Amino acid sequence: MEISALTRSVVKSNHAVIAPDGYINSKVPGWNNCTVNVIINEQMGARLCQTIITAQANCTLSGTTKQSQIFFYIIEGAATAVVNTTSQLLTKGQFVYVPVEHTYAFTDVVEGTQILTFHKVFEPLAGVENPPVLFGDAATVPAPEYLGDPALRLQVLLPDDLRFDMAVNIFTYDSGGHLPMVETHIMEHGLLYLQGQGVYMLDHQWYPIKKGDSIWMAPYCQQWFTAMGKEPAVYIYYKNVNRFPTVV
Ligand code: UGY
Ligand code: MN
Repeated sequence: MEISALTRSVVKSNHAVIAPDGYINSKVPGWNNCTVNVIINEQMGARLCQTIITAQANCTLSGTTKQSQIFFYIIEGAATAVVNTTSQLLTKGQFVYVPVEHTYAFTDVVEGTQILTFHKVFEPLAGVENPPVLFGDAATVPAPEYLGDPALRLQVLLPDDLRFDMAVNIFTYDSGGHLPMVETHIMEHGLLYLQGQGVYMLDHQWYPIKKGDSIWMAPYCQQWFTAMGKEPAVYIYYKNVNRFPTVV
């Protein structure tokens, strides 16, 4: 018998593990006929927002970005994304980046489609143009070895240049692969497991993690991961980049 008083989810001051068993739906204006789970946001001390949208019949999403840019990634299913005048069918693994002050719409969203979003307040950089709308496909993004370890591959989905103040990457670990060190860094992460399982160390606590789980790591939350099981572990994650790190 399952015991409903137990969960793997935890919410701490500098990290959180959110498993789907605790989801409670939110209603978001402009996002219709879907469930929306707000996984990470400023209420927990984060400086990003991460949501997961699950489409019901006749789902449509529309809005205009204001201070925040939005990255949409199709976890499962299909939808047509329209940004300004460009319209593109997006299927599993495909994505669209919507900069600030742009209008977007998703139509023909197949029932059951799941969409991951990362939102960040954009920090303009004097003398550098704002980033453009960008459609992409993870399947066509190169997956080089990470730090010379063939068990680890890192895909960088957004251009790595000063126009962008956020990165979205996909990290693949063969079973037994692990981060080469405990990372201790100022950048923040929001993360969703797309495949497999493993053990994450967050702030010196150990968590079993699997497909469908999300993690928030605040700046300086120490982090390490090893993959387990019979298939590679894959996660997609957000990171703030390319801006002056402090106001001091
Ligand atoms: O980019 C990163 O900081 C990445 N290596 N962190 C992580 O996977 N937890
Ligand atoms: Mn990191």
